[in-house]
Amino acid sequence: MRLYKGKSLTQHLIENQRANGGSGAFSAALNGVIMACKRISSLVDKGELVGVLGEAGSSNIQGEDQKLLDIISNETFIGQTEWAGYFAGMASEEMEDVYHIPAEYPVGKYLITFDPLDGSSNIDVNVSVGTIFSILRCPENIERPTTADFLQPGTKQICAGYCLYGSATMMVLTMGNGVNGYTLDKDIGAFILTHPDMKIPESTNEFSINMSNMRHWEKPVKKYINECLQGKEGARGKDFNMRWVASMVADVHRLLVRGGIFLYPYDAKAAAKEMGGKLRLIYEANPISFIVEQAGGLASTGRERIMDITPSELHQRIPVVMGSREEVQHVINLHRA
Ligand code: P6P
Repeated sequence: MRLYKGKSLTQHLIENQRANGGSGAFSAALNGVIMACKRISSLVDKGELVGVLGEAGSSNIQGEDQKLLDIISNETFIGQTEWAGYFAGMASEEMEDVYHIPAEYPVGKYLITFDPLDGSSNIDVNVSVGTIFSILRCPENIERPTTADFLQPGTKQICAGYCLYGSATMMVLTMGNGVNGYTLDKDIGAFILTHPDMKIPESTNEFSINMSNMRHWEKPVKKYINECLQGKEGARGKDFNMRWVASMVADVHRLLVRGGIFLYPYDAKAAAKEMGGKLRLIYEANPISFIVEQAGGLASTGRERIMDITPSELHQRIPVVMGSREEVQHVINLHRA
């Protein structure tokens, strides 16, 4: 009798690799990422039991106060991936510059970008947080990649994923041939395939936005949200629901499972700081956009496809409107009107 129907992530990766004629190097490269996420999951689960909550007393390149777990997660991600010989360099929300592989380790052919603990302002209040990562090819014959080597459009990604540390820990991955979700079985320490071939419902009545910024939005976004608030008596002829976790990974996972639209639009606050938005392009918007598109959704700034944008700097910020295809297209149309 087969006790366990679930296929492990490792088995699924190897089978995928074999089906696509791969060498297996990529599955091995992902192994470090998987171990990093397991370790972060364990720390998030334990929280103050192991003294990882609270402020670190420092701030990152973004000028944001760092949580202790931001720094620990960043160091965990590096420590689990730098030694294996698959990466030539890394870029993180928590580090100003590119991280180079130490001399004692071999240099590989991939670049990895990551937000080690997205939504960390939620960690002290026990709300879901996540890790986001994206894998690119390093330009040929480059052993010490520079920032310029990371400034690739999202269409160049070969893999993207997130790990959601929620009521269950889930890894969601795409390698350009669909999206699969895996749940961490903590009894055996393995991610098990539980959500094969995830698809975002094309339509939705659920929007996700930080309403406190309403006065700062541009007209198309104000018009869209007002339509939602007017419900069935308004232009859309149906009632809407709203959710805002303030952890992108949690808000996006919800729309991946049941549909929805997630917006962190361009606003006057960002303009005042000469920023393109709040969310970062290379290690937040691009990997999540890859997943959303592979699951049949759309990912736009409101004016252009996010994955078509060539980054101008490592920590570039970008407006984000993504999720159920019909709803995102409606917001894009409002920007064109
Ligand atoms: P606000 C978390 O800091 C984050 O980068 C995303 O995960 C999240 O969607 C957004 O910022 C929350 O922003 O302004 O609502 O705190």
